[in-house]
Amino acid sequence: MTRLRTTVLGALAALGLVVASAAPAPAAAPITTALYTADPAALVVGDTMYLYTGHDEAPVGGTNFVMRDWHVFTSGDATTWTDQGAKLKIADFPWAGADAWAGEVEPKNGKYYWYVPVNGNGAGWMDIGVAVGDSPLGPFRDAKGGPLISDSTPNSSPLNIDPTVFTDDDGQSYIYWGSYYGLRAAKLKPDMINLDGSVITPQGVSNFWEAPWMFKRNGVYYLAYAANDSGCAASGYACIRYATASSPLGPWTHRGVVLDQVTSTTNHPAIIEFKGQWYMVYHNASSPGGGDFRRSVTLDKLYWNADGTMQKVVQTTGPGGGPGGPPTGANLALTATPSTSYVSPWETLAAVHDGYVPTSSADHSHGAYGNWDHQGTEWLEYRWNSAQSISRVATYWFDDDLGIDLPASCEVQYWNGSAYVDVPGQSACGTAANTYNVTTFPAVSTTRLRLSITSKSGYSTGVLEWMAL
Ligand code: FUB
Repeated sequence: MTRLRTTVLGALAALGLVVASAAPAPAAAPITTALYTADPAALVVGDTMYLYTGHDEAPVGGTNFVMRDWHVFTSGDATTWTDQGAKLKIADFPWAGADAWAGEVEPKNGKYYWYVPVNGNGAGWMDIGVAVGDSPLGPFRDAKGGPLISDSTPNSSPLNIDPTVFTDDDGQSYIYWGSYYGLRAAKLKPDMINLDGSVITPQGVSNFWEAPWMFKRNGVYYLAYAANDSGCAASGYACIRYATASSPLGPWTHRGVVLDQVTSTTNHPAIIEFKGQWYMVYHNASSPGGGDFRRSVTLDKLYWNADGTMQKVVQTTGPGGGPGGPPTGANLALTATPSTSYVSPWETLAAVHDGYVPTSSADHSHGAYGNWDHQGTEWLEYRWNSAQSISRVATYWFDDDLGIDLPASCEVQYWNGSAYVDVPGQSACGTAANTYNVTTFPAVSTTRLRLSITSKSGYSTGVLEWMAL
């Protein structure tokens, strides 16, 4: 695994500099664009919401997590966030060596206990450690001198990560954790640094993958978690499901999906009430330069139904999740019927007109059109029931860095009543990655529009979004 540091951002963090949003951010803007953050845990103390996040430092194109510390962000309005710096790091656990993954802070006994998964230097891979501090901002120190949970813990998870700690009204605290479909739970002793009794395998938590988050509302226990079944997410991605129970260790009843898949493959929830409003805090890959290992924490409002179930969170997507946002104007593609000369059976033609804003040419999280293993010239076509006046198209190309590459060239064509012809006077048909390529032309009135795409030698082509305006 690479250990490269994102130089400027890393230097800022190391210096503990405060990074604040210059102006109130729009809903669901990332809490910061000064560094990549992931795996949020939320805590409210007084008038302040605290977000404890991981810190993604993978380089562009990195293929694995590079995570060495955790940051704390604070806000008084859940909109403007201040980075209080890296308040906990791997080096604070002398027995650990890497992988500062998803943690959570729990207040108890006038102290703040920060439970974190780390790669211990002993046998196995991930362990769960615990740090303690006297305030929500620390300073935090290793509370135990070794793992609280490891592979040698009887009945531990196949991957001991992602702790969530919950304290009930009677003062009893519980820890839930796990990944690789292995959810586990145990009571904590009053000292908060030892398990009390045996580890159980909670029942009824359907499709659990990882990232549990536990809380209580109106006497009902809620467990939200990442699931990656095909019923809610594309292959390799995750959604957030949740279950409820009438006692803290279950049994649980699955209640559905509360957050659809996001633009990163991983998905991680924190659900909390702050100043009378509930929030879903999560991460995605939608910040400029973002990716599966360069994630950004964001949040959206969460609403309840009268029966205590949660409404699915509406993810606010900003214009242009990556460089080059979509052009403004009515996108006539949304009402068109698409067809093509060829689409690979596993790809999704309909993806080209679903209005999704890709974060990069590799972002096929909402499906993609691809014509592998065809080469040469293929076409996409839109048809409408009545003639449309069209003067621009915008094409966001798909490039999977495998058999599908950016095209060699393209052309916009329209049906003139008896044949397809090139749209006269069109500007260059761009083939750039990670952006909307806009082609303009004197308006044509037509019921059919085509994008003729010619591949590079040895490659096929693909499209994530094709707009007609
Ligand atoms: O960030 C590393 C791991 O990815 C977390 O522990 C998981 O929850 C997933 O987000």
